[in-house]
Amino acid sequence: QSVLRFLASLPKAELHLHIEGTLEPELMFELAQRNHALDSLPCKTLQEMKAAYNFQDLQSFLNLYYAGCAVLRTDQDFYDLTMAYLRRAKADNVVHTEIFFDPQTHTQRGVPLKCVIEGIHRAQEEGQRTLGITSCLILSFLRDLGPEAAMQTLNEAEPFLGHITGVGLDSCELGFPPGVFQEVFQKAKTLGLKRVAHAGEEGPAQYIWEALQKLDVQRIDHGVKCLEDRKLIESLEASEMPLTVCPLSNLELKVYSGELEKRMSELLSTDLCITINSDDPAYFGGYLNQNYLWLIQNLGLDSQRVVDLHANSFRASFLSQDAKTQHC
Ligand code: ES4
Ligand code: ZN
Repeated sequence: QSVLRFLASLPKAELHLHIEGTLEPELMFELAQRNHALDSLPCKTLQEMKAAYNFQDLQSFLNLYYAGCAVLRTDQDFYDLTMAYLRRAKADNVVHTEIFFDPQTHTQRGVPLKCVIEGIHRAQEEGQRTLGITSCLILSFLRDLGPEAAMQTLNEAEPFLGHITGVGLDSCELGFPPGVFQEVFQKAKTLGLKRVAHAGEEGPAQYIWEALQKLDVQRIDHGVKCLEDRKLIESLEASEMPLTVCPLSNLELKVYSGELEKRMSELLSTDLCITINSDDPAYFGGYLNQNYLWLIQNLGLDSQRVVDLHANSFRASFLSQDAKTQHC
């Protein structure tokens, strides 16, 4: 109880959060009814859906996550989804959040990019006004769809770049090394966009090297497989490259299966700039404070360490230097 009160008392930033991964089953079924889209879901009832949240690996999760997205059709749906997340974030005392969205998941189904971005953006403005939460939006490419599709998506997004802070790279990792996205990330850079990439979640340490060397990223998402490569850890430490780590995600997707606690302890014993995040909280069973709580309860993190980790999140954010100093 006192731990939860302590966590609630800390104003936090979240840097690794997929908006589609905040779709709670209740809202999923509400939107399915509203859009007459119940047939598009893999499960007929909310209970069945919840029972299916039992994953073996990243791919088994992604299958369900993409299936759930089928109910998102209008800009109002994206607004409702994002507002629901921001209200939930407020309950965890999140004051700044950097939100991923997967445009290709929606444009592939015929939802216009404009609906997706404008619906989310309207909620971001409302969230700032009524909840006091600042946020930015990161357009994430689906790596399994390849570099040409990513380039096409970036081109389509050009009219909306005023609403977008950066680009990311997510979805199925093994077999899809970051290097092939060099050209689209280079273009994003020339457009003035920040760059981040999922690397070393299920994929090897080599993928983290590639993201650093070929995509010129400002953060590595997950990156927990850096533990396989001592030289990589030293390089990440020296460059103060932030890792956006998501404990409950790694737990639910069986990354490092039985030895997650040990591996997380190793990670936290380095000088790496680690940040704590919730990834897809509606699927992994906990929002941001629950991710901190898991570390406290399973690794015995003390409160000073928690304060340090939360400061890292602001330091690694895309906030202005002024805003960072106000928060740390
Ligand atoms: C994701 Cl946990 C994770 N990994 C890769 N891609 C993703 N998209 C949404 N969640
Ligand atoms: Zn992620």
